[in-house]
Amino acid sequence: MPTSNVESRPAAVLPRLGIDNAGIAAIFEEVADLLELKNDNPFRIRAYRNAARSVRAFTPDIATLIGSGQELPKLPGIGDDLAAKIHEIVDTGSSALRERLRRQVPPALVELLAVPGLGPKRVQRLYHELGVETPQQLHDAAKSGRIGQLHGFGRKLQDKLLQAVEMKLQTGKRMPLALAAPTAEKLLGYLRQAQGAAEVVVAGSYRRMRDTVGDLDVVVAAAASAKIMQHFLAFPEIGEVLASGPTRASVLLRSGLQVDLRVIDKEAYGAALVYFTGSKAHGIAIRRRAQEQGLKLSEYGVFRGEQRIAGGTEASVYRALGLAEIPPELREDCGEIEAAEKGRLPRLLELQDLKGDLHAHSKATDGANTLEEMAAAARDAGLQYLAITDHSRRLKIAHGLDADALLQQMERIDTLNGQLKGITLLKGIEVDILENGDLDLPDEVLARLDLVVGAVHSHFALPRARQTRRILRAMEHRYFTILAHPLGRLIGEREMLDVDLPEVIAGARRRGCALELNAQPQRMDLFDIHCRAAKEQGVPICINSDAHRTGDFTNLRYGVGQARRGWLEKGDVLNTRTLPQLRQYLKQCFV
Ligand code: DGT
Ligand code: CA
Ligand code: CA
Repeated sequence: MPTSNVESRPAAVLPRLGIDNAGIAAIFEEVADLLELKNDNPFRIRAYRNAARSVRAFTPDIATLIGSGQELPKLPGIGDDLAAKIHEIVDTGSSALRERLRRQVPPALVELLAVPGLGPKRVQRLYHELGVETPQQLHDAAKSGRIGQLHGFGRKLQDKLLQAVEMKLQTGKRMPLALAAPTAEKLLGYLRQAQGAAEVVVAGSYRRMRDTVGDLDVVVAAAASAKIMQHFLAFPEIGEVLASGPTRASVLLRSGLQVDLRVIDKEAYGAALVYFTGSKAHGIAIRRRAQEQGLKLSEYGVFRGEQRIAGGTEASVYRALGLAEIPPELREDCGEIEAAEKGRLPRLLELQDLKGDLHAHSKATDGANTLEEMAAAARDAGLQYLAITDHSRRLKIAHGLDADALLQQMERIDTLNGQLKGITLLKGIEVDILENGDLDLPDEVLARLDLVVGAVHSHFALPRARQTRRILRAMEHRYFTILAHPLGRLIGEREMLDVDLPEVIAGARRRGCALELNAQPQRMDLFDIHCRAAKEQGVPICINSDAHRTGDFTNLRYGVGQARRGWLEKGDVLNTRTLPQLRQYLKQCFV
């Protein structure tokens, strides 16, 4: 039985409040995975999966509630048995059931379940017949051709598995930004309690709002470092200390995320922040610039000879180099230094600029909440309008709507709009783009909607020319408003479509439709560079949550981060418009 560092620690050291909702959910997920590997009762498996979802979506911290002696509130899908399990996990940091299952099934196999194309039966066979237990072993077995020879597997599946596992091995170590955020926030809150910590910031790719982060780089400004280091090393979620010294440490959290910490003097805080925010390329470029000006830039400040001329704040560092302060999201050595020199930095979009969201689901298809609940949550998130865009009929796994069901939903939205205060629902659909570029619902129905969001959910592997033609054809449809998640990638799971994106952008420009920046953590699609290309062509970007539950509107902030990385300003983004302005735009989309 494998023991992580945490479990081998004496129980007394385990902090009572050490597990957050995500941690509890992860244990339930693992139990479900292990049960699945054992071919256990599907209802039991589903119960654990639902429980995981329910716990994850619950906002107050369950361990804190329990720790303060409060009753666990009734959560959907969680009966007495699962509630008792939650108590057990909070009390012990683990679950006896999980430990028992881990002894029965090699837990490494769970990772194989996450490889697209592998279900529990195939995973079991690969394990028993080829001894394959890890993604690396799966990779090697596929590469050597052994999987193709297994009865019922074949060459085609082998190739597919090889591609999928290569992707997993490559990207598995990076975490989507939004999934790292709760940990980062918690760590920030924790470090701010340290005695003498004047400033605490997560720098690195996290601060630059990259779509994924390799690790978290924390910078703390403090007069003395010893107390800070001591406090940091007692962070309850640390699984393993990789290295530690007087002013720096690297640790691995139980979630697998690495954290690098640096403690620095207040006078050098700005310079250190510039250094550790990166990117590496940006750092190299501004250091070269400093040299050209007879200065030296380091993580300790800007120096002329021995004399430090700047370093306390980031603004002072950039000023000393003759530059306006560059927002972290732009620091990629992609023209930002020249723009900062000439006073031509963009006035980047802010989260508050978003007035609405044009892509969201309800219980009618694969969402978790009712129209009313989604509307209230969008309003609470500060939005003035929300388009309901459930799936269309072809997407059977999501219970896509046919024409009748959609017409009924439209009526319900009309009625609801008469009752709702502070938010307006728009009538939309996320319609499947079929293989030939047709849309999955008849024109008469689409014509009655406020907007049509088109999306590719099938035939991901079409060759480039056909895929491009398919999407262009869909966009040219007379009822088409927004191309959803244009590249179709799922971080760590599915590669992006092979499509000629400049052609798609040009097509959107001709057609006068918008492209989506889908802010789901695993999608973040379009990418930053594409947003910038669209902006240059005058094609509006729409930042959508693609919310499937009320909590998902918080993801909009990461979409805004990615849009900022793409140099977008308020005017470049469709859903910064007021509702009357938006309605005008929508009207002229239908031709
Ligand atoms: P990540 O963690 O892969 O998502 O990307 P970053 O950008 O957070 O990179 P990381 O964690 O390796 O380093 C954080 C920052 O520290 C990086 O953005 C710039 C700075 N840095 C690290 N190593 C070097 C280096 O070798 N040269 C320079 N100029 N800067 C570095
Ligand atoms: Ca990093
Ligand atoms: Ca790092």
